[in-house]
Amino acid sequence: MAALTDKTVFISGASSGIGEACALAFARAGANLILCARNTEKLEKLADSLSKQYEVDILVRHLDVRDKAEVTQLIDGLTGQWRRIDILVNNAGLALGLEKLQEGNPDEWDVMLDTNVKGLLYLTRAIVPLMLEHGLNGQIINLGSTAGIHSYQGGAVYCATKAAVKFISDGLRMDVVDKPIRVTNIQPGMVETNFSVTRFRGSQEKADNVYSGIQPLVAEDIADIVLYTASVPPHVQICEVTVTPVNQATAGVVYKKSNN
Ligand code: 8X3
Repeated sequence: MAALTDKTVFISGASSGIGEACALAFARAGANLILCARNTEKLEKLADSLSKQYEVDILVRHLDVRDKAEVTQLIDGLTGQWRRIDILVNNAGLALGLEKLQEGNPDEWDVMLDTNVKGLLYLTRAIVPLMLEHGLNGQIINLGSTAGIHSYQGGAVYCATKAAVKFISDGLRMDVVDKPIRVTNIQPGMVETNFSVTRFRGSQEKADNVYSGIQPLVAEDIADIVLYTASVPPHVQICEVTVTPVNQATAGVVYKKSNN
C-alpha cells in the first residue's frame, strides 16, 4: 500500500458525516488536511481535536461550494505547500425532500443541483490544474450514491444529481487518461448520518424511520473505503465502489425487519 504521510487532502463538507469521518481517517494515516465547509466553528473544533491527536498540518476554510467566486478565491489564495493538493474528496452534498416531482420545491432542487453537481465541478475545475502543475499523482474521490445508479420514488432530482456525479467521474477519468490522475466514484447506499435529518428538514423522527429495521452503514465504513482507494499503489485506479448494508440490494430495494 502507498503511504499517505505528508500527502495533502482537500475535503469539502468536512464538518460532519462522511466528510468528518474522512478527515479523521486521513489524519490518522498522517495526511495533511484542508477542511472546508460552511460551518467553520465545527471545522475548527474538528481540526483542533485532530491536530492534538495526530502530527499533521490542518488548514480550515469557510466554503459554500455553490459559490463559484468563493471556490476560486479559496484556491487562488492557497500558498506554499497548500497548493500541492494530492487528493480532492468531493464530499459536500445533500438531499432535500422526498416529495413527488410534480409536488416538489424548485428552490430545493436548485440547492441540490448547485451543491451536488455544480459545486463538485467548480472544485474539480480549480484543483485538477494544480495537481497537473505540480506533477502530482493526484486523485479525485467523488461521493456519488446508489441513488445515482437507480432512481427511487420521490428522489428524482437527488438521484439525478448523483447520476451526474457518476457521469462527471467517468468523463473526467477520460479527460485525464494521459495524466497520473485517478478518479474514483464511491457510491454508498444507506449511511446513517445527518443526511436524512437534512432531507426531512430537521425531523429526527422521520430520519430515524429511514434506518429502522435495518443496520445501516456508518460514516466510518465509507471513510475506510475512501482511505483504501487512496492507499493502493499509484498505478492502481479504483474507478468505482458501490457499498450497501447487507439488507440493501439497490437504492430502492431494502429488506427491513418488522418491529412486531
Ligand atoms: C444516499 C443514499 O439511498 O438514501 O445517497 O438515497 S439513499
